[in-house]
Amino acid sequence: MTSRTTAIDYVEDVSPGSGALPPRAWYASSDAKSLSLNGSWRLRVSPTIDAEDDSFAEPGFDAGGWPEVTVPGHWVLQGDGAFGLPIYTNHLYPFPVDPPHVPTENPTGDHLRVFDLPADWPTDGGAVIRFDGVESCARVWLNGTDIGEFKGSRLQHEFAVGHLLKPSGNVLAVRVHQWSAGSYLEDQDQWWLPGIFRDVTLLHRPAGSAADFFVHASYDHVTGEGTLLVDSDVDGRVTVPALDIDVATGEPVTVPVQAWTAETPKLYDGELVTEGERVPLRIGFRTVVLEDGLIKVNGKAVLFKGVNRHEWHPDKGRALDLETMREDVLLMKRHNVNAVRTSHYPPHPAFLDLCDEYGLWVIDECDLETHGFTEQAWRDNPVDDDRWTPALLDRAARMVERDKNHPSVVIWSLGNEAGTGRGLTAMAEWIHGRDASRLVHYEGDWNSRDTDMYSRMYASHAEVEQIGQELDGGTHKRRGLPFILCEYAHAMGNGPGGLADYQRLFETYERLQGAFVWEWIDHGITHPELGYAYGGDFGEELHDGNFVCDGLLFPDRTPSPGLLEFKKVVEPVGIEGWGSPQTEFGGGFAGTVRVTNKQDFADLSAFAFEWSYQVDGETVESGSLSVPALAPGESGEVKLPEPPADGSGGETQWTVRASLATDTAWAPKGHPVAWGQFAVSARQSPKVAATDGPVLGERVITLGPASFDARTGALRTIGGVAVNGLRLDVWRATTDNDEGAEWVTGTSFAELWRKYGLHRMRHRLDGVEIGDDALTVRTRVAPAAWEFGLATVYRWTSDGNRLKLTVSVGPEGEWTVPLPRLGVRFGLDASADRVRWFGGGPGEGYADTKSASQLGRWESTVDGLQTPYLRPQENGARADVRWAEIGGLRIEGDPEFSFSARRWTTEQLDAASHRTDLTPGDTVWVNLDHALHGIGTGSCGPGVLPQYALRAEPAEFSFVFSEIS
Ligand code: IPT
Repeated sequence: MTSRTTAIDYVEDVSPGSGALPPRAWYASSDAKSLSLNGSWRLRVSPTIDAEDDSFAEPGFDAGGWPEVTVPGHWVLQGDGAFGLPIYTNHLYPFPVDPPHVPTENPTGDHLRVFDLPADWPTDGGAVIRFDGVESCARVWLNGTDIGEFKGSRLQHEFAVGHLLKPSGNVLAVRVHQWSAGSYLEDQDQWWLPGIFRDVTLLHRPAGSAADFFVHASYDHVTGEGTLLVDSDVDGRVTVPALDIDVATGEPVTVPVQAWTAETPKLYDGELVTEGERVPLRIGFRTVVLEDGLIKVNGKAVLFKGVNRHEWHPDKGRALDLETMREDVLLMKRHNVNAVRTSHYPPHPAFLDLCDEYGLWVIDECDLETHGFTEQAWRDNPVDDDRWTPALLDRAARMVERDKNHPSVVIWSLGNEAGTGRGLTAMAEWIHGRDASRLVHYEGDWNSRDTDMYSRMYASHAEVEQIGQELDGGTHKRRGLPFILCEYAHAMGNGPGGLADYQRLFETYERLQGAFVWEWIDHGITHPELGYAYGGDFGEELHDGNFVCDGLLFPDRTPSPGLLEFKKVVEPVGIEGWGSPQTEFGGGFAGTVRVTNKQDFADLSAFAFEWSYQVDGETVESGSLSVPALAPGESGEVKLPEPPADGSGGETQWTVRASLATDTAWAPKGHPVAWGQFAVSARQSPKVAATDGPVLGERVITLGPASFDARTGALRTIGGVAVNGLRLDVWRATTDNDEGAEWVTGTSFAELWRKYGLHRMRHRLDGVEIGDDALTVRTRVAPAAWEFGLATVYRWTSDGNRLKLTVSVGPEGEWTVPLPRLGVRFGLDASADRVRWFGGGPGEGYADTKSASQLGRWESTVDGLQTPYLRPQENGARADVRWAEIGGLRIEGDPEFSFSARRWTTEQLDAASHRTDLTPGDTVWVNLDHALHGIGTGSCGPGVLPQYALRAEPAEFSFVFSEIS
């Protein structure tokens, strides 16, 4: 056996690499030439590192027979599997943990690209070749010369190549290894996707070009002045025409300015001119400090309403184009998001340009995670092993140097889930030393030894409240620090539940400076048979299933109900009814709304307000509402007009909306930003006088418009509408949050529910009683093997036209688990398609996810009611429904109910693993629920809060059915 050649030792070398230039700011020169090397490249994938020698890098090598792939791209997402397949694991390393060694089976992609220089490419000066992102380790040759190798997948690497270039026929060869020592530092919860997945660019570097520079632009909120200082490796001048600035680099200048904030992202166009080039600058003046135990920007404490963003595209993986990045930013702004944590690596630099431009606070996170070491109690963790420290410092420097000129970046994060260790301390010290103008974050050290804030993930509401009240103890240092939740509200499947309850805490306690939802987008991969693939769908031997689909957006960037809920919960304007039941003041609504500016910097002048008045959900009058331009944090009372005269005795309410008063960069005039609704007169519950009585015929009982099976008491028809299998229902297709091992109890409700047989309840008929004015059907609903159950009585009455069902449920025995749902279900003919309702909408809403549910009149098709969670599960229930119409029936509830309808059964929904498993049957199944168990975020974090749990308790609820003529 021969020993492995030293030529490949770099793959397992813990050092960051060799040959690359020192890191520097990422910028686009306005006059120095550049050449994009994106596009079609030749690719050869080998199963191991050294299956092929490196002769492919030699000029003259004939790669004509190799297939072509697109760069930027991941080879496993191209070629229909011919180049290998994606692998998803959460924190487990998909190879044996033996740092820094990696498997012999190490897919290696040899990439080749031949290029000519444009005719006008200057002959003077130098040139660099820049790689913006390559996973996970690359060795590069230009024209046969080995120019170096690097690791650090989502970091920029540049090589000086001027001396190697020729006018035509340049051969760029890049050997990319999927696994390397660097993989140990990149154990983020995402797909493992090798390839050159960000841009490759050749940059001309004229003599006297700017090289690297650091734009320091601070803001003094007391004087209203900004101070600009551009430190540049190469001397030059800095101009900002709008501010009449024309100074030398290295020379500070102080002038009155408008500050940059995420709400008011004022950027000044400037220019850095050195002898050799002109560099456009976009300057935002702002000052970030830790003061009085708070994160302050421009003198004010900020509240982060954030999301964690992985880069994702369902076809391209992490190879995002500019339009997709812009779409992310626009979607964030349109949904009241004001902050992004770039989990868990620096994003494509163009994304940060967009954050500067549109206004988002950014926590820029380093490409570092060693989560898999948790399986061995963090033994051998690279962040606590000096041999790895140079690699960690290299990563920190590559992030900070690349991104230091972005005003949007207010916090540097050392990485994610890497335990604790000296390497992290070294990173924090280096960052603090290099850039004192920003704060440092890291979650993994709860003592906040190296950081400027106390950060946690998924802490429960109760614990967060305790932290807000400063009752959490901790080290002396930590006690003086502000708190953020860098991850919370795990948006996996249906949910997250409990957002509004968190937001109340953040708005109550000063120390709590907000939170970042986990996460922005589902990482589903477009798949020909499955719709979207998740972990396991590519035959991985180790995987974490659909845990990679936990975003506020579906993979195609359609907002999920979770994003709409978030938008409502974090709205920039609070609109409450003064004296309405929604406020602490109690009592009836007194015609005055209290408007609160929940922004940190801007007044309310960007918003237009409108009132409308609804009777039974239909708007009868509306008009504009004049609201003073309240300062941030200020509240004011605004009187509504006299309510329109209405003698109908219907349910009445006000709706007040705030929308954009003018077009903005991120949404047009009229874009809704906030709303509130206030009940005026309450709803009258439906009344049905039991004037008709049941009549026993041949095998049939008739009552008013309905007929029943005489033996079983089962409902058969209401007028001309056939109704199939109406009975009590307690089961729901378990959600990802139901399936999660809830953090407090350590077990999942789904597991307990299945153990106790709530998915296989048996219905025993105890009696069918034909009374004078009612048909009563007595049953007991209970699972095999257990002694507990639900005594369930269906009482039917009618006034001749309408049919009323009253369901009484009495728990028997000892119930130790909540019920998934409590209501009735029945089947209608498949022709039932249109649904109209008066209640919460337009989207779904559950007990702890219905802040965004607006009371009104809505309509949809049955298909339109479904929310396409990637792993099918309970979805689509409309909350607080007064009445609904479907399939020729009108159903009124007493009290209000939850409504769902679907073309498959709950059991089919529960059994499906992908959307494509669901096929419409010949029945539309309708659920009318008295209540559903809350949603929570048990898939990763706390479960359902007690107030949203559905306990098995005596209950009575009614529905009134009538045929729509
Ligand atoms: C947390 C991770 O930081 C994040 O990357 C993701 O994996 C998330 O969990 C779950 O989706 S870590 C966990 C131990 C809370």
